[in-house]
Amino acid sequence: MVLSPADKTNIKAAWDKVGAHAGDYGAEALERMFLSFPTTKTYFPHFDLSHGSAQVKGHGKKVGDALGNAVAHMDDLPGALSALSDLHAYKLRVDPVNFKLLGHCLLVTLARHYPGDFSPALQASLDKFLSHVTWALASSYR
Ligand code: HEG
Repeated sequence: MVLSPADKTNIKAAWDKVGAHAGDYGAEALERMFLSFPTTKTYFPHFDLSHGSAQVKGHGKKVGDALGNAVAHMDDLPGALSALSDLHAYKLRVDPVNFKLLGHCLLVTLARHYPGDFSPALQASLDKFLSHVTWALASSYR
């Protein structure tokens, strides 16, 4: 499954719209993940996970910025995400099934904020992109 030129155009255009909201949407996706998939909370025992938490906002910004970096390096996601993959695999020890859950919540968040743009084709492109990100993040596990 490769990202086609049309996928890349769709993803770049969507991320341009996200712009300065990346941190807010990252935090919203995290809150959705913690509520819908509560086992994910076990990785954040040191965080205040309540609605509006400054720690979730701060972490949302890190996740949002990492995704922006991934969009900027779509042709080399394993390279762009290798340090993060090492961190999640060896230090944080996050089970990679969880990447898919956050990816799902990111999709829902974008669909909610851009209902007019969120065509089936855009969903498919973003879903593919997030699968590539997930795959790259999981690469240090094998
Ligand atoms: Mg991870 C830290 C990105 C999924 C649990 N995550 C981080 C950091 C980034 C990041 C950029 C900060 C790295 C640093 O400080 O150098 N995470 C990231 C992405 C994705 C992801 C892009 C998937 C799209 N993370 C993810 C999932 C979990 C998780 C699914 C667990 C359910 N991440 C996690 C934890 C930390 C990070 C526990 C450390 C938080 C802290 O203590 O500050």
